[in-house]
Amino acid sequence: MAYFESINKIKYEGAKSTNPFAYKYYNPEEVINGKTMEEILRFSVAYWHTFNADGSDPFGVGTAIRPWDHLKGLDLAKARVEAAFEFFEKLDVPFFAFHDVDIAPEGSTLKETNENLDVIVSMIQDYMKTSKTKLLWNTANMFTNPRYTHGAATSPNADVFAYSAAKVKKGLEVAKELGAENYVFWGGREGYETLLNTDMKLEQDNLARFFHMAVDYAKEIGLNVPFLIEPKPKEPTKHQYDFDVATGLAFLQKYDLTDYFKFNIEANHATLAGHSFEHELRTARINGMLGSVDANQGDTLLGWDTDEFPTDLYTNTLAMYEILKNGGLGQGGLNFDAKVRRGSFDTEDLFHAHIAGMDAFAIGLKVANKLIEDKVLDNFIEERYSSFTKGIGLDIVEGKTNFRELEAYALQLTEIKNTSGRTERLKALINQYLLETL
Ligand code: XLS
Ligand code: NI
Ligand code: NI
Repeated sequence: MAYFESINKIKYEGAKSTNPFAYKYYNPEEVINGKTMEEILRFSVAYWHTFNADGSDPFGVGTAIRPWDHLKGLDLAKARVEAAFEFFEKLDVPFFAFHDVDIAPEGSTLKETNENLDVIVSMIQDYMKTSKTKLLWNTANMFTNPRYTHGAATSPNADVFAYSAAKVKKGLEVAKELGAENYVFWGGREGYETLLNTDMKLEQDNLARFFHMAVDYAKEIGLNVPFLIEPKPKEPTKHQYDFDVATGLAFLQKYDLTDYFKFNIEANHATLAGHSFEHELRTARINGMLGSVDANQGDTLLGWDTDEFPTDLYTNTLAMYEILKNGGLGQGGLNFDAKVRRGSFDTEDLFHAHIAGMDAFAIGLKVANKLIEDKVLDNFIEERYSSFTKGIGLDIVEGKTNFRELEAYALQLTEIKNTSGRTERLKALINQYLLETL
C-alpha cells in the first residue's frame, strides 16, 4: 500500500523549476571537488519527527493528519516502517535515524519491549535489502518514560542505571544488526533540576562508568562505529551535563573516553548554549571530534529547542564551511532533527520541509566550497596571523622563547601597530558569494 500516493519521486529540476515537489539546488549527482553532493551531504530523515510526531505542544493536542492514524500498537509500528521506506525512496535520501521507542512500542516488561523491537528490526532489515537508505544512527530514548524522571545513567536510583544499561545493550545489538554507521547518546535527562538534591560528582562518575561499559560491550559484539555525544545545555533538565562541545570534550578527556567518542552537533542546541552553530562545529573540528550533525535551526525569539527545518542560507553556508574544512563528515551525516510546524499538518508538508532543508544545505555547500576555493577567508586569516610566521612570533610558536626574552623584546619596542579585523568587509564578501555562486 502507498502512503504518499499523490507524490512522485522527488527529482532535481534546477533553480528555474516551479514544481514544489522538486529539488531546485540539491542535485545528488553533481560533483563538487571529486565527490557527489549526495556523498558530501549524507542527508538523513529523523524517524521521530517524521513518522511519530503529531504536532502536539504543551498547550494543545496533535494536529497532524497521517495515513497511519487509525492504527495502534505493532500494527501502527509496521505501517510506519512501510511509510518510512516509501518516504525515503521518494525523497531519495541515503540515511535515516531513530530512537528505539520510535520504531516499536514499549511493552509492559523489558522482555516484551525487546520482543517488539525484534519484530520491527527484522522488518526494517528486510526493507534494507532492497532500499538504498542506510541507518545513520540509532539511539535509546531514556527520557520519555517516567522511570527516567531523575535521569538514566545519572539517576540516583541504581535500578534505573541497570535498566538503562539494558536499553543501550539492546540498542548496540540493533545497531550491529542494521549496520548503523554511528551510535548516538543524547543526554535526555542526564543533568539536574536543583543542586540541593544532587550528588553531581557521583552522577558524572556514573555516566562515565556507563559509557565505558557501552564501549566494552560494543567491542564484545564487534560493533566498530563511532559513539556520538550530542551536547545540549538545558531542556528537559535545567542543566544538562553535556552542555556544549567544550564541556563534553573535557568530560571525555577526564574519563579517558576520547578514543571512542565524537560529537553529534545540533544547530538549535548550539544556540541554546549561547553559541553559534559554526562555533560548535569549529570547536569539534579543531579537536578532531566532529562526528555528525543534527541539522535544524532555532528561533531567535523563542528560547527553546524549536527544531525547525534548516532554511537559513547564511548559517548553512558557515556550517558547510566547517564541514568541508573538516574534510567532510566521515561516517556522520546531516540528520534532519527537525519538525514541521504545528500548523503544517498535511502529509505533503513532510516533503516540503525536507526539500526546503536539503536545497538550503545544497546552497550552503556550493557557497562554502567557492569561499574555500577562492581562499576568501583563508588568505585574510593567513595575513592576519602572519606575525607568527617570522621573528619573535615564530619563536613563540616553536617554543623557542620565554618570559625573560619576551620582556627584553617588548622593552625595545617603540610602537605596537595593529591592523583592522575587517569584519564588515568580510560579511559583505559572504553576501556577495551567497548571491553570485549559484
Ligand atoms: C533532543 C535531541 C534528540 C536527539 C536524539 O533535543 O535533539 O532528538 O537528537 O535523542
Ligand atoms: Ni538532536
Ligand atoms: Ni534537539
